[in-house]
Amino acid sequence: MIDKNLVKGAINVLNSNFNDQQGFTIPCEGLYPFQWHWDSGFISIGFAHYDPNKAKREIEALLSGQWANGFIPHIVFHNDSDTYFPGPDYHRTDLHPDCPKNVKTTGITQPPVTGFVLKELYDIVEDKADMLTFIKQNIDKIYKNHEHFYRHRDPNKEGLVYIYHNWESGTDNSPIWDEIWETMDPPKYKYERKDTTHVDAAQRPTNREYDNYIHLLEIAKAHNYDDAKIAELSPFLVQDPLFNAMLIKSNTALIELYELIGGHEEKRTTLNQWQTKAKARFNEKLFNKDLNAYVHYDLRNEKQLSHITSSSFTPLFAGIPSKERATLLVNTLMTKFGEEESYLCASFDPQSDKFNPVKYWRGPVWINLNWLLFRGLKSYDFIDIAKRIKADTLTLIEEHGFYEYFDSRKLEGKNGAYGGNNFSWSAALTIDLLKDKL
Ligand code: 2M8
Repeated sequence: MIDKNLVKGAINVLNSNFNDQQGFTIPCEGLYPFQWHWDSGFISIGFAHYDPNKAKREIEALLSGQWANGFIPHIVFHNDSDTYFPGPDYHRTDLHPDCPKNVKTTGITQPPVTGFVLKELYDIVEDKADMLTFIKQNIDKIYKNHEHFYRHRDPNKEGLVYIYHNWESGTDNSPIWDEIWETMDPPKYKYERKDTTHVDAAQRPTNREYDNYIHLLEIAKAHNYDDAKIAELSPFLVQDPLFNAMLIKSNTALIELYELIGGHEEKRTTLNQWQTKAKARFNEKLFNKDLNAYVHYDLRNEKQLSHITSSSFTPLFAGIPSKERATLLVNTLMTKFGEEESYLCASFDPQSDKFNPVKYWRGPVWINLNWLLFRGLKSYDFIDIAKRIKADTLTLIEEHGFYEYFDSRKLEGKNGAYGGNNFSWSAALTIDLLKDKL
């Protein structure tokens, strides 16, 4: 049974966060006043269920920020706003010859979800012919984006791409990065943070962490966002399992969509080559046999970062593990994160000293990660656990509203929802989860 009130509430959130003039949706008012890359992907999945035109506009607006070399940035600044730092004037992407001329953007990216989102849109809408026309107009842009990744962010040519900033991971202040921060000692930069004027500082990264974030951007700016220089110099160079799983899933979607469209043999062959190499190397390099989980790899310091996070389970969504390995992985998920007194799925290992249940990506539950895990579990036939993660997600939303993140502990009272309220991807993916028959 679909909960009509919840769907109505979600639609209200999405519609009020949608900027009709410029055709994009903010993640939430005040805290995030621009267009974010992977937010937009999830948001357009929500729109596809009730207003496919908005879903298409959302993707078009994101792609209007694509660079001539194929790069798709993490924020597109269609508008001005002084409620967020670092805003449109900070990034200076005009230092790179390929940046777009009509709109400002950042020079970092985010998990590449757009490929698989196009396939989701096609699967959801009734008018397939219309959506396929839209996909035909845009699919080559996504292909070019993937080509850019494999050309410029895979220095060992091993099929795994790196991120050079924690904001590229989407899991901004995860404890995964703590070891990397210890290798850095940035200056104390002067800037005015805005996030802590919207949200309790206890739920956000520290000022010293922000210095690290700014320092990484300063290095990229000092070298005009030159990929080779960044690969040579950035103290943060990580192969992230979540990021690479999104790329692999998007490759699969591009193969399926090019098959639907017909032709494009050369691109399909290349995509299949990328996939074979990427999946093999992912399983070799990013699986930690002691932890029975996928982990991040620190390419700068040549070592695994041995922490279990919700990102560790996202390879299920991209069909990366064998069934046997998936069983080990799901066992890790349930023994570490799945206790009765917890909601699935904490963003960081609840049994670690570094787990913090209220602080952003250091512990709380996030709806987009839950959605990825739900889909992954379902595709490997872990039906009961998939049902549990869906039920946990909907309980959190029903009890608290469309917040940004939630406490994974089952607390008395309603004090377990944090960050921004009326958060777009929480609303969008609630609609999608409710429509799923499982
Ligand atoms: C958060 O990240 C931004 C920087 O990109 C921030 O903290 O200012 C993350 O949760 C990220 O995953 C998300 O895309 C973004 C907007 O919702 O907010």
